Amino acid sequence: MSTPTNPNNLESFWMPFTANRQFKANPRMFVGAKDMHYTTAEGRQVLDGTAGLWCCNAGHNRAPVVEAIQKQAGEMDYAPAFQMGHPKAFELASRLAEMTPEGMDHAFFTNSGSEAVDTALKIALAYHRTRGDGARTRLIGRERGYHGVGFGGISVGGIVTNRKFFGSLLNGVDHMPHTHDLEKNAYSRGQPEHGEELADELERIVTLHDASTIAAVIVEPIAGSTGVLMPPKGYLQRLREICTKHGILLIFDEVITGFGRTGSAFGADHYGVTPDMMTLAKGITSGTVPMGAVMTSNDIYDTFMTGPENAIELFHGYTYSAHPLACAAAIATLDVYRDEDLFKQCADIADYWEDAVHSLKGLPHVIDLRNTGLIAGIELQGFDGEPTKRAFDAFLKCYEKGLLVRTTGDIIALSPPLMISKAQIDDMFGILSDVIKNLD
Ligand code: PXG
Repeated sequence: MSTPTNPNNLESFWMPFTANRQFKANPRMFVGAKDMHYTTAEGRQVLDGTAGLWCCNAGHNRAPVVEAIQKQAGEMDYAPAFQMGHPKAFELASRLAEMTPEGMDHAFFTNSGSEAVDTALKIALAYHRTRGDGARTRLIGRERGYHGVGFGGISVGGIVTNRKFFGSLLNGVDHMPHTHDLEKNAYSRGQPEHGEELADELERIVTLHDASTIAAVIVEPIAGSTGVLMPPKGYLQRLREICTKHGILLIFDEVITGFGRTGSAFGADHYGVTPDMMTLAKGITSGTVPMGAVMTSNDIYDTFMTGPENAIELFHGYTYSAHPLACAAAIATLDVYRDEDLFKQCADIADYWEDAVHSLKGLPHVIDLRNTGLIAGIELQGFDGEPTKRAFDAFLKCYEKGLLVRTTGDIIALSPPLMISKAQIDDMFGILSDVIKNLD
């Protein structure tokens, strides 16, 4: 192997979900992170308005998490996950079972949200088949849903650019309509008033296909990647009722709503609706080591535990399921959440955050503001014929002024680490307001 002659060459890395040529012409590099800030290659501090990509909920480089990872790396790098175990995997699963809603006491580990989604969909199919109900093969997602980038996830997902390049996807998938309604719900604080009846579209789909062919419904309690869409009041409850009535499993994709983001441990707690499975990732390790998980109901787990005791119950898993470094990082992260009461801290500061978000009302181009917990969506009117450009300009200008935001379409999404202070919220919205006022 030869040493790269030019380590600064940006060509080789094919960057994900990025305009590669645009980026490489004008790169933005982070080289350090601590608590609420990143350090850029030029030595500037940038306030993290997005917890990385919705993942660093505990803040960056927190000492107990760093130490736990270092210690684990020195103790045991890897242990096989098939037919072998290590104690931290069991400890973490028990901790998650304690945190998640009652009756969801089993964790299947993956390495990402995408893998968690594909795993949950596979468990749903195998569950029905194991019960002798193998005709239940249809999977129902939602328009504008984001469930990662595996074939399962993009099939049930509802973002056209993530789907249209990739062939025919899974068959037997249907979609409910999304819940975004600017006309009726613009500037909602928390849950919008209108749209509960959109859950009845699931009844229409059941009527079309018959319940006996439908395995599961998957939704994000709050649709994040698609631009921060809050569930209308009553909507998730209604979905739960319809699923229960027809024997359809309800999966909440809690990859971004999990671990305190809403001010509750999970979206399920926040909205008082318990699904049959939850997909988790991101905040599970506060972004420090890749990890995902599927939490399942006891009914689902018990259904699989009925065959001969020497038979493998589920033919599924990853080399790195419950990787020791990820388990160590996750346990230490859960300790930080508990010891610092970070979910409550999020709940306590949520009103202040809400007022700050809605203070942008009336600024040029702003057509909607929405919020829950430490989440916000700022929807801008896009340029005619050039969607995404105005929000991307805002992203670049914020970055220049020392604030990291995310954009999707013409929507700015905010999701800072849960340790954010009121003064930092003021700084954030000061910069945003300045930037938005000066957009073309
Ligand atoms: N489900 C949901 C709800 C997600 O938000 C995934 C699954 C996939 O997770 P992995 O770990 O495979 O990426 C996600 C990921 C953004 C953004 O800016 C959101 C995600 C990823 C990257 C960017 O909104 N969500």
